[in-house]
Amino acid sequence: MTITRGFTGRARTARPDRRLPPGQYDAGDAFPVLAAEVTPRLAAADWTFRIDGLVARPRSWSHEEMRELPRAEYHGDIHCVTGWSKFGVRFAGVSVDDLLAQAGPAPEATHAIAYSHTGYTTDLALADLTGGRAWIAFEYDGRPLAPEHGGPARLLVPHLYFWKSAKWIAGLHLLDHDEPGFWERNGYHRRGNPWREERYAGD
Ligand SMILES: Nc1nc2c(c(=O)[nH]1)N[C@H]1C(S)=C(S)[C@@H](COP(=O)(O)O)O[C@H]1N2
Ligand SMILES: [Mo]
Repeated sequence: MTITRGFTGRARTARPDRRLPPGQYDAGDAFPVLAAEVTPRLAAADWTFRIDGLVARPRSWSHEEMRELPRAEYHGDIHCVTGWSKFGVRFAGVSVDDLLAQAGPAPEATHAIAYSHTGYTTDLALADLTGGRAWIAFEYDGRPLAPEHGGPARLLVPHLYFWKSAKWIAGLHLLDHDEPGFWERNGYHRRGNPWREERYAGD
């Protein structure tokens, strides 16, 4: 009897998917939910987003005000530090560039603490929040973002591990230095570039 190798499914590993960063696997249709907190009950009408700290014009936006800004979309991949990646996801919202432009970052601002309505925090370099690479997303796959995935709105910074994409985002506080957020204080890497496998401090 002959056993055909094709049945093992190993053919996939012969030609690795170039969309997959090192050490990651394809989650397929699954969209795992990960959160340190209980999903908050946060109505769109009660949600606000604020930019303050080292800015010329600290300000807040309501959900309605955000909806009036130019729509910006992301179609691409996301990568969680626990190992799953998801290809070709579609988020829509507004560009962080547009919001920052209204607040006017001070010349000395280099980093931001992103904080959630639940108290979750994560730190990012301003360079990673600008250049069309970061969004405040309130739609997923053409529908309002589900509460468990961060709805009414989450930060989306898909070129970094997904823990940087703070769910139930409340604001960005701009600083002239880097201050560790929740996971960063607990041993995770400051930047979290999946292509360099920056999972933990020291990677
Ligand atoms: N507020 C908040 N945002 C968060 C987290 C969290 O615990 N709390 N977890 C992060 C992590 S580790 C991941 S992988 C993603 C998970 O997003 P998802 O539940 O939509 O898949 O959210 C990120 N944003
Ligand atoms: Mo994660």
